[in-house]
Parts: sequence; C-alpha cells; structure tokens
Amino acid sequence: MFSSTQNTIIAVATPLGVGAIAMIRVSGKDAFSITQKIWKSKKNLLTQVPNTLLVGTIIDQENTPIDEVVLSIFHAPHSFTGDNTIEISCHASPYIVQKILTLLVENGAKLAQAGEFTRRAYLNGRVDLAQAEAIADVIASENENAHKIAFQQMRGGFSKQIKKMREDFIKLAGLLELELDFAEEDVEFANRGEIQKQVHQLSQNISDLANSYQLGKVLKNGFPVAIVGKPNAGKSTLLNALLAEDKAIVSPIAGTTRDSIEDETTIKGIKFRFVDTAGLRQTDDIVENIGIARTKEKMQASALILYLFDVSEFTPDVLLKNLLEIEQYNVPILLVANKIDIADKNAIHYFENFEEKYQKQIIFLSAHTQHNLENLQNKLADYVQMQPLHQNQTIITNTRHYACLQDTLKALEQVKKSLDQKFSTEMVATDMREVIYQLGTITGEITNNDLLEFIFTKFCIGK
Ligand SMILES: Nc1nc2c(ncn2[C@@H]2O[C@H](COP(=O)(O)OP(=O)(O)OP(=O)(O)O)[C@@H](O)[C@H]2O)c(=O)[nH]1
Ligand SMILES: [Mg+2]
Repeated sequence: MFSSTQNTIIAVATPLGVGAIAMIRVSGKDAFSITQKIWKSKKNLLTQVPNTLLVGTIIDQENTPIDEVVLSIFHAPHSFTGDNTIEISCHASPYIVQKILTLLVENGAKLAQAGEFTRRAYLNGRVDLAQAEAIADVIASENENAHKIAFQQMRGGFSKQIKKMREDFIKLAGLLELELDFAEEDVEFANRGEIQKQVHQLSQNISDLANSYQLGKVLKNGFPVAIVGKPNAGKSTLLNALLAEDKAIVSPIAGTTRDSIEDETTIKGIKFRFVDTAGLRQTDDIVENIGIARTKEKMQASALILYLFDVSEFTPDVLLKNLLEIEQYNVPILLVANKIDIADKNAIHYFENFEEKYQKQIIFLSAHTQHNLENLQNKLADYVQMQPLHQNQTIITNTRHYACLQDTLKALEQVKKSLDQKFSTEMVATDMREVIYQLGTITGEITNNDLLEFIFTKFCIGK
C-alpha cells in the first residue's frame, strides 16, 4: 500500500551502480526538517529560499562527513510532486547512496514505492492520469517517434483534447438534465437534432483517436515483420544485415534456423521488430517441424511478411506457387529477391515483367554484400503510414486509453440508439452520463484505487 502524502518519501532517482552523480529525492511535508538533521552547512534548510541550490556536507549521527553534495530545494506546491522536495545530488558510490538513504530513514523518511512520486503528483493535481502515464512512456522511449508522442502526451496535449470533449458533452447533458427538473411542463431545452449532431461529431473524433492506436502501438513496440522463405534463401543473412549484427547463425546447410529469432532496430526513426524464421519445407525432422509451425505463428502475428527467395533458384512460376501458401495468412507480403551478387543475368531477367504482370513489386538485393539493402530499408520505412505523426495529430499508444475510447464509443452508440428510438429524456440522460464517465476515466477525473495501483506499480522506484 502507498503511504499517505503526509509521509516524507525517499528514493534514488538515478540508476543504481557506480557513476559520477546519483540523485536522491526527498519529498513530503517534512522533507526539509528531515534533511536538515543530516546536513552541515552555514545555511539552514528550513529558512532557505525556494528554487535554489545549496552546497554542503551530509553527516551521520557522530558528525562524520559522508559526502559533499548539492541540494535542489523546491517548496510546495512548486515541485514535481506538489509537496516540499529536496533533491540530493551526491557522488554515485553505492556505499554513499545507501548510507544517505539509511540516514534519512533513521530520521523519519519512508522508502518510496514504485511510482509513488508520480502518484503524488497526480493526487496533488500536478498532472492528470494520462499525463502521469506518459511520463513512464517518455522514460521508456527509445527512438524519435516514440519520444515525440510520449512527450506531447506528457505535456497534456491528449488530455486537453479529452477534457474539452468531456466538458462540451457535460454542457449538453446538463441541458437535458434541466428538462428533467421541468418534467411536468414538457419543455425541450436540448434540441434533439443538436444532440444527435454532437454525438455524431464526438463519435467521429473518438474513433479517429482510437484508430490512431494501431500506429501508436507500432511506434511504441515496433512494427513486426516476419522474414520468411525456403531454407537457404538467406533469411538469417538478411536479419543480420538489417540489425547490423551477427544475431542469427548463417550456414550453407538447409534448415540451419530452427527456432525463430527476433530483435529490434530503428530505420528512419521507426522501430521495427524483425523475426527470422525456420525455412518452409516438407521435412521429417521433428525439431525442424516444430520450427516451421512457429514460422506460421510468427507470420500470423506480423504486420508484414518479407518473402525472401534465392533469385537463381526461382522462376516466376515457382515464386507464384510458393506464394499461394503464404497468402492464406492474409498479411501483406513484400517480395525480396536475394543473392543478386551471384545470380546470372538470365535469372534476374525472368522477373523483369513480374511486377507489371502480377502487380507485385520485387526488391532485388544481396543480403550478403548488402547491395540494395537500402532500397529495402526505404521501402519498409515508407510502408508504415506515418502521416498522422507528421501532421502532429494525437496518436494514442496506451492500451488502457484505447480500451477507454472503445468503451466511450460503445456508450455513444447507446445514446444514438436511445435518440433514434425516441426514448425518454431520463434514459437518454443516463446514456449520456455513461459517455461522460468513460471519458473521465482516461484523464482520471473518475478513478479508483485499483486503477491507480495498476498504473503506478508499473513505474520504477524513484519515479
Ligand atoms: N552469395 C550470396 N550468398 C548468400 C546471400 N545471402 C545468403 N547467402 C548464403 O546462403 C546461405 C544460407 O544463408 P542463411 O542466411 O543461413 O539462409 P536461411 O534462409 O536463414 O536458411 P535456413 O535457416 O536454413 O532456413 C549461406 O551460405 C549464406 O552465406 C547473398 O545475398 N549472396
Ligand atoms: Mg536461417
């Protein structure tokens, strides 16, 4: 359980281990008086001006100096948590950090739980729930796009949008509720046509946001691409080339890769998750067959299949025949002709009209020499539809937000139905209240302890 905001909590906010500087956060009502007890300097912390830095020494009970540190002083409510806060920057020896934490605890501070600082920031109204969740995403962001979205959400862009929609809807529902007060007089404050129009508009906006989740998921978790083909096509060689590391074993023996191997890499600011798979063929080898079954699972779970073939072994007829097997998975396929470095001209020539004839583009490359690898990388980056991101539209990445938006849409459908069927004002008002409730769960106007627990325990300690 989390302690009350009356307690003063402490945690190391920097990674543990040896480094130049570590930072310990002290936050709560008694942050200043507790730190003062282990502080030696001419300046008294209790009378210190807010937003200043102080240099001094941390001492133990026997007045033994532990470290020379810098303190950053924040007075409530102008701190991250909204409570009095001191950030102690000390030398990052694990001994020093542990010693300071122990001294603080001995003087009345409590060790913080995961996410407790951010939880207090939320409870003190410094950030709303969606913003608090975005802080975790900013910390986890590993590339330009994931960072851009998380940063925008942390600053409250998404929350503002949701809050505005909710407030507009509250006003509308308010008019309807007013009618209930005058039930006997048969008045209509809220024009039903106007409600219908606004419900329609809100549904549109909410579904745009919900639809952005597909892209959001990709930007956050990586775009899943399965590399598939016959044994020896060069799949593992291609994986290694895309990752720029020797991840998978490459050999001229057909059936080298048995288990699927996956890893992530960023191409043009987009995170991709590539899966190298066991080559598809008929075999009696039990282990290889398990691998082939996994290949099928991976194909199904991917957003794009790279079908790789050895251009000197395939003709358009063979390619089309093999493709039939892959097409049943209903995942878009990108064809890649490999080994152009050793293929003779005739082999490549066979495929010259392929694109025109079958409306299927082929990328010719050599995974081994990496000739034309860039063409594939460009094609992959273009493939992920990034327009919404470039147009600065809000993109949601959080599964909880997505689920809340879906619930809001369901509630809006119910309002539409009640209006269409000319249900009583009371029933329409009840349905509208559900929409307001669902929107409120996103930013945290509506919340409960279980939800907070679910969100904040996923944070790291010190955040
Ligand atoms: N010359 C040439 N050889 C290649 C190329 N790509 C792969 N190879 C060779 O082809 C052989 C098979 O490569 P792998 O990457 O292991 O093939 P794979 O598709 O992963 O094969 P399995 O794991 O058995 O399904 C190895 O000897 C590679 O060096 C290429 O572009 N050019
Ligand atoms: Mg392989």
